[in-house]
Amino acid sequence: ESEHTTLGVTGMTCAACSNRIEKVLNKMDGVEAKVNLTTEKASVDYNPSAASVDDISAKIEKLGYGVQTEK
Ligand code: 9UX
Repeated sequence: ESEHTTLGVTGMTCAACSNRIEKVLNKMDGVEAKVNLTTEKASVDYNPSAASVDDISAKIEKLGYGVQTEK
């Protein structure tokens, strides 16, 4: 069963930024992500038994971007 979340991502200034984040997230087990540069959002489907929102946020932050979780 997969869960969905939308994360706000700050600090992306060119398409390579969003592509880079997308590639890293999609390498995570159980994660499928689309990152939109213009809207500054990451749309993420994930298997909660394989990855958590915290894990996903940590990956994005490690790349040097800011993350805002959905309330
Ligand atoms: Mo574009 Mo993003 O040159 O870190 S890849 S700004």
